[in-house]
Amino acid sequence: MRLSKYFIPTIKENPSEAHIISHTLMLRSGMIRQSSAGIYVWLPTGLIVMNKIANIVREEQNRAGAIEILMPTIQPAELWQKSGRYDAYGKEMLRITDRSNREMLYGPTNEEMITDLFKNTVKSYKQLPLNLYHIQWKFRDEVRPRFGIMRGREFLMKDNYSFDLDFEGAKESYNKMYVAYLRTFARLGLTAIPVRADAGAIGGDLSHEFQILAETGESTLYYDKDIENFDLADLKADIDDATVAKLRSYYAMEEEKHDADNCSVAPENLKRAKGIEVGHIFYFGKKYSESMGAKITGPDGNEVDVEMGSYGIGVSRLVGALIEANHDENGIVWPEEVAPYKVGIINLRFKDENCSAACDSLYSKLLDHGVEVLYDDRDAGAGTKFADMDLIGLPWQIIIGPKGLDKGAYELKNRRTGERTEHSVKEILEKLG
Ligand code: 5CA
Repeated sequence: MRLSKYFIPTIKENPSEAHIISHTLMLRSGMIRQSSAGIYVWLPTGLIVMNKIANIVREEQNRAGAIEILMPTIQPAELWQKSGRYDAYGKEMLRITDRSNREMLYGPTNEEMITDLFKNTVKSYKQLPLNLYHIQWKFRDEVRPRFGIMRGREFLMKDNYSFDLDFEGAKESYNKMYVAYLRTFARLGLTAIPVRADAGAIGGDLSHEFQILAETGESTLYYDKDIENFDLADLKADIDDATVAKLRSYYAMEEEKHDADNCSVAPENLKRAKGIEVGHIFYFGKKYSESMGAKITGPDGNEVDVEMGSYGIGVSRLVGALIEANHDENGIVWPEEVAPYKVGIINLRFKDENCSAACDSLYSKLLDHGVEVLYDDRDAGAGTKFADMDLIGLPWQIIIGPKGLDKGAYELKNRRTGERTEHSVKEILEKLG
C-alpha cells in the first residue's frame, strides 16, 4: 500500500482523552477514532489488525471442532423474557422499538438466541455434541466506558455455545475450549493466565477468565507465582492433558473472590497483579435450556434439557491488550502475526529520482513476493516518516536514501530490537519473502 494514497491519520501529540498507552497509541497511529462514548470507527490499519486477530480466533475454534455461524445483532425481547433476563439485565441493555411497536434489543450476548435456535433445529442426542460460534458486534451500555476500545459500549466478541447430553459431555466440551483458548492467546504471543472465576457454583471449577497481566488492567489477581514457570505464550503446540491438569491445579483468583485466610498458596509464593480479561468461559448446565424448553431425546427415549456452556473472547479488546503488551516510547511494536503490514519502506528522498525509482522497484518486488508492505512515498521530511513508521509499529522497516543506494545497500531495521543491518535487494526478498 502506498501511504500517499492511503488513509492513516496519525496524530503527533498525545490526545488528552486517553489515559492508557494502548488508547493513546491507537488514536495517534490512526487505528481508531471515537464516534461517541465507547463507540469507535475502525480505520484501515485498526481494522486489519482486528481482522487478523479474529482469524486466529476462528482458526483455533475450527480446530477445536466448533462451527461458525452468524447471528444478528438485533434480537427480539421475547427471547429474553422467556429466560428471565430481560428485566434482570437492566440499563446495560440497549432497548429498541420497531415500527410495529415490537420490543427489540441490541444483543449484549447470545445465550437466548442460540438456545432458541437449538430448540428449533436439534431433537436427538445423536446430533450432539454441538458447538456453534460467531464473531459479532455486541452492545452493552456500560456505566463507565473507558480506555478506548478496551471497555467499549459497542465491541466485537467471539462467542460460542456448546450443547451436550450430560455433564460428562459438557465437561469435555469445556475442556476443549480451555485448551483452544490457551492456544489462541499463545498464537497471539500473549501470556494469558486462566483464573478460576467461580469457586463454588454447580460447575465446580468450570468457569475461567483468561487474564493478561498489565499494569493498566481493570482486574486485580492473586496467583501462585509458579504459574509463571509455564511459558504460557509458548503453548502453541499440542497441549497434553498433563499440562492442562497442572495449569488447572495452580491457584489464580480475582481479588474479590480471593480468601486470604484460607488460601492454599504459601504467602511467599502468592503474587498480586493487575490483569486485562480477554476471555471468559462458563459451564452453566441447564440454566437456559430449562427456561426456554430446549430438550433433546436421550438414548433411553426420554426427553432431557440439554447441557450448555458459553465461551467468549473479546476480539476488539485484544487489539488494545496486544498494544499494552507490545509498545515502547516511540509507538507500537506489532508481533508479526497481527501486524497491519509486515514491512514499511521509507523513501528518505522523495524528490530524488534514483531514490524514488529504487523504492518503487523494491515495493513492487516485495508485492510480487506476497509480502504485506506499506510504502511511505509521501512528500514529507525524513523525521516525519521515521516517527510515523515507528508509531505505526510494523515489525520491519526498509530505509532507503541516496547515500545507501550509492553503495547498493538497503537498510533494514527491526522495530523491536532497533537493530539495523544493510542488505542487497536479493537478501531482503529472501529474508522477508
Ligand atoms: N456470554 C458470555 C460468553 S459467550 C459473555 O458474554 N461473557 S463476558 O461477558 O465475559 O464477555 C466475554 C469477553 O468479551 C470478555 O472476556 C471481554 O474480553 C470481552 N468484553 C466484555 N465486555 C466488554 C466491553 N465492554 N468492551 C470490550 N470487550 C468486552
